Amino acid sequence: MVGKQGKQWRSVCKGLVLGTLLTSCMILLYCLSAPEVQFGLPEVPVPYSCSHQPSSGHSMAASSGAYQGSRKEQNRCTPKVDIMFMKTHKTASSTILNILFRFGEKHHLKFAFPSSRNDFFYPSLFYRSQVKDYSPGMCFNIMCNHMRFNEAEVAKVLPADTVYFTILRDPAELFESSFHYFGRLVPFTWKISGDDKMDEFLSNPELYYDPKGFNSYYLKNLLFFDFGQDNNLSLDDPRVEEGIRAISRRFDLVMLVEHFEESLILLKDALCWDMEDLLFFKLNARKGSTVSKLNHKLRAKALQWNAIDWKLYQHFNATFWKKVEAYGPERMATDVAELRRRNADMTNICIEGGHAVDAGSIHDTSMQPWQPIGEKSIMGYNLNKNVDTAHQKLCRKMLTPELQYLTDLGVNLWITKLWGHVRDILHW
Ligand SMILES: *[C@@H]1O[C@H](CO)[C@@H](O)[C@H](O)[C@H]1NC(C)=O
Ligand SMILES: CC(=O)N[C@H]1CO[C@H](CO)[C@@H](O)[C@@H]1O
Repeated sequence: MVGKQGKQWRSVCKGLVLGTLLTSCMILLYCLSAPEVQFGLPEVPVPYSCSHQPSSGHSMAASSGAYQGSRKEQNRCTPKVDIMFMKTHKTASSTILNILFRFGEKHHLKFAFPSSRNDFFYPSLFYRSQVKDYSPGMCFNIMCNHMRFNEAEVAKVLPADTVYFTILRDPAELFESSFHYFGRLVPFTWKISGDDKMDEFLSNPELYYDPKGFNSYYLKNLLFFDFGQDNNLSLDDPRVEEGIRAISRRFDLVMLVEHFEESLILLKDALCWDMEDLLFFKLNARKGSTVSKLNHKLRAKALQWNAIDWKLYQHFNATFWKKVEAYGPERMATDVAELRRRNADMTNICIEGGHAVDAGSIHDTSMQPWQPIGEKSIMGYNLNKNVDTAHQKLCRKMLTPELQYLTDLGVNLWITKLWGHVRDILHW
């Protein structure tokens, strides 16, 4: 009896020691690979455009950011290929990456990717030395991986005719999602007691929150932080307004998760793309995420706690609907209906059973999405077994999760993968 317990104890201890060792190794590796910020890089100007066909007068006019509501000559413009997508956290942005990856492949565009991992050393600010195979003056078309935005440095990598766009999400929902996904990576949450840690946190955030705590930005104004701003300013600080103005000057389009299809139609208009370029399946969706987990009271608290993000969101909600108005609400409704219909067609063609399944039910490991620490809540898809040859390639691409797709595009993700193996060993 005692022997058996002793054995169990020993194996628990072994597990703990092994776990601690491996985790330390990972942290060490992560630090060693940390950004080598080279401030001495020479300033060589990037060409005005990096598109193969120089942009015509017409498309240059469109890139001034102005929306021509009833642009009849839609078919005459040339698709924009110089694109910056600021990938924010927990905002359906993996779905947009899949769209951009496919567009980039189709047009043989050059991506500015990070090296060794899938982000530009987030939460460090972006520096161009983090770009894989970067050398000053080089031409890149698309940049779209997670970063902490740094306008001046991004502008040194991408051509001047680049279209910038990004996506925001209701800050209460975003906070809930971020707490779920990243909460365990924020040490000050470990001391929160009770079954519902988020509820407890929101009832007294000042008690738990530490602006200097490791990873703390995941739990306060994460959107504002992603844009390179200070996420713990008080709401009446003039830097909040300034930050919002800077984002609004730089970004040609700010999309909203809650109106995803409408957002894509506006994107198509801004980039002169085809409807076909917008086809998508919702990637990286969490189980049961279609219903909000916030009641009225919690939502109010979450918005109050993330007051800067709420202000940011309301600002760009207003500009979003102005753009829809300029586009023409009826034309928008027609286009959204067409996009939905075509997506539904693709679902029938590509997806086994026509819907997402739990991680455990995905047969093909190349279709397994990356999971948050401690659980398997992210759903994925099984490719239909008898897809006709005409659709096979597209179906596979549309269903490929972000990390696998990045690997296919030539990014070596050794740090991210090693981390994944450690978690597999620890069943974490
Ligand atoms: C967004 O704007 C629309 C149109 O003006 C408005 O009806 C809606 O209440 C706004 N939503 C938020 C969250 O501000
Ligand atoms: C206003 C405020 O508290 N700002 C702080 C936010 O957090 C950073 C560090 O993460 C501090 O340097 C700021 O002073």
